[in-house]
Amino acid sequence: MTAKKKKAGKAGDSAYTARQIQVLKGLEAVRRRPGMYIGSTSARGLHHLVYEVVDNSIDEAMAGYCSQVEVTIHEYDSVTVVDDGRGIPVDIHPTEKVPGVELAMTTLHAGGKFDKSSYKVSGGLHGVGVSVVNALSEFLEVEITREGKKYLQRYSRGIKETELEDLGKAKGRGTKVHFKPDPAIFTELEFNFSTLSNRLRELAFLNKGLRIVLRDERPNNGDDPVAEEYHFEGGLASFVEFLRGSRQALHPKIIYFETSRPEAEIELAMQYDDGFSENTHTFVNNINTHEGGSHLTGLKAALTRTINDYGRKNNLFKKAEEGLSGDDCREGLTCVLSVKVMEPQFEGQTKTKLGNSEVRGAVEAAVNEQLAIFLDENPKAAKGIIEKALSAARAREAARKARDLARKKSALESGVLPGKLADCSISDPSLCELYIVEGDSAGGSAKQGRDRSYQAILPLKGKILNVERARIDKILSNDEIRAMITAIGSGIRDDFDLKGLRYHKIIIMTDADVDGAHIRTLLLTFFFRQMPELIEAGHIFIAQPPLYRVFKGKQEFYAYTEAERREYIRRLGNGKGGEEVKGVSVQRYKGLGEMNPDQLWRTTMDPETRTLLRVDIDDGAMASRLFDELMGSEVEPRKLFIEKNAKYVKNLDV
Ligand code: 0RA
Repeated sequence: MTAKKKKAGKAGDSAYTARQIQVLKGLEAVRRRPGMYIGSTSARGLHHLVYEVVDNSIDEAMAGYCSQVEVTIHEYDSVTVVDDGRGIPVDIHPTEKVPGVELAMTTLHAGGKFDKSSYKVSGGLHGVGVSVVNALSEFLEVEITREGKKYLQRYSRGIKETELEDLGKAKGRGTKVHFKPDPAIFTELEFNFSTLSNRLRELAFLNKGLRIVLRDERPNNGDDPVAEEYHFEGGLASFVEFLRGSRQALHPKIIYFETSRPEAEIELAMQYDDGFSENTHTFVNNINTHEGGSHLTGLKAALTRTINDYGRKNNLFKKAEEGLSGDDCREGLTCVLSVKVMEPQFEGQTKTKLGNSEVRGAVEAAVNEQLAIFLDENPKAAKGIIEKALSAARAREAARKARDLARKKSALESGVLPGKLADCSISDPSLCELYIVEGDSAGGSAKQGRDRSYQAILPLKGKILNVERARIDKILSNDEIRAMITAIGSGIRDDFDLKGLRYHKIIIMTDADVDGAHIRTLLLTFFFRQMPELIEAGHIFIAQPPLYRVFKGKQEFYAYTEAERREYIRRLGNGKGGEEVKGVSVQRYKGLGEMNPDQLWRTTMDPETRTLLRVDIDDGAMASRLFDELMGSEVEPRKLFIEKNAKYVKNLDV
């Protein structure tokens, strides 16, 4: 009996230490390879920490227990997330012998709900659990209010500093997590207000009725603390209204429905406008499915089918018109689809493509049914939508004819490369680079300076067409655009095929002045609207030519920023600074054309020494709205944006 008792006691002790060892091992693995858990240790990973904590509060909201989430960025870039949910359990776990909250903070993949009744967010980089945030934080404090009491526990780099402490009586309920990302882990420590604001606003749109507050307490030149509140009773309908921006709606009422099927909960909002682009965004369990998947396939099929059915049934097509393509049905459409799925399968390069095949049919059936009802009940809107799609079809037909006509000379499909392209000699696309260069004179320098074995040069004349304000037939009749499409080789829109891509690096090289910035924006608009896959796959780059040459005799430095210019003047002036230092000359490059071919090679094109910025789409919905604001027909939003962001323009990320 005693022996037995002793044995049991021993087993208990070793289970306890075994758990401790496991905790240390688990969190140590997170600290050793943080990228595996949060994607990166740069700005993106840093912001993921906040999303990870917020996701837990959102889960609580989705389960119906939480109505408000507050996120505060403090001075020195620590963050607090507070919610009014049920609070993380604090009672001792029956087998692990520690409070539930401690389990959540130290055990991988045990951050969220312990039961399986809610829609678990388990895709992409989300859902790794709050223990990962704990492991990667210099400190983390969790405060829980539950059942009339307040509790507190502190951690440092994932290791507990204090046992869970009972702070005594308290009203209300909820969870507060205050953490500071570990400078030993992250290369970037400063939170970006607008990055957080965009995601939190999106979450508020996606979770109808939930109130999310974002506060910034960091000192900002004496300005007041910044706070924003996101709360949308309209849910996705509010999202669509927001995304439509300044474009004119074709029908006043937003098409909206939510429905629950065994395969998925489905919520959809859509509206047509007078623009020519398509803005469809899809989400699964609040995660943006950039790469689409089965839910998007179902949506597209239903849209095309229901609109064609309605047109045919109501005799809105002429005899000659054989029907509308999917592209026709989505021209000028702003649409957000959000599905909640029990066990999502995420696939694709960035794990943002929904794989669950059963969701396709569920979405397709729901959209077929609900869109048909809307069209029947709103004949005026239906007529406008059909007319819009018919005019898209006519433009598509005109574009096809224009292409056919031009085929002999410089057709897109003929494989004949544009005359002004100075191609490279290697044919392996993974080694090849295409420089798209502003102006013939810079093009000339680039041609002479390049390594012709793998660098191709395409000079563009002046400003290219603003594709945001033009329809496909006009876009394709533009010589500069046709030259780019042919040179790049991947086709556009529905014909896009990455296999045809002739260069894995497409580098935009424009002057470092206002005109250069404008041309760069026009080019980015073109890529974003016509070949977004190229940006997503990381093939689009921006060259960084120097702003100045600082020289003294044979010694010279190239400065890419004002700070570098000052530094080089000081270096060549033997420590003397200032604007004018005797013997030190500064040449300012107003355009690429002012550099000789050799200088252009050394400063901007030589892979050994150049800096390239890779363009990426952080948030497709916001990027699309931004392009609309900046490139659309309304002047006022553009002015507002410039006023608001003038000091940040250099960092403008799309
Ligand atoms: C597990 C179980 C319950 C709530 C939570 C976790 C929870 C976790 C977080 C993280 C941030 N905020 C949170 N709010 C709740 C349910 C507990 C119960 O049944 O009362």
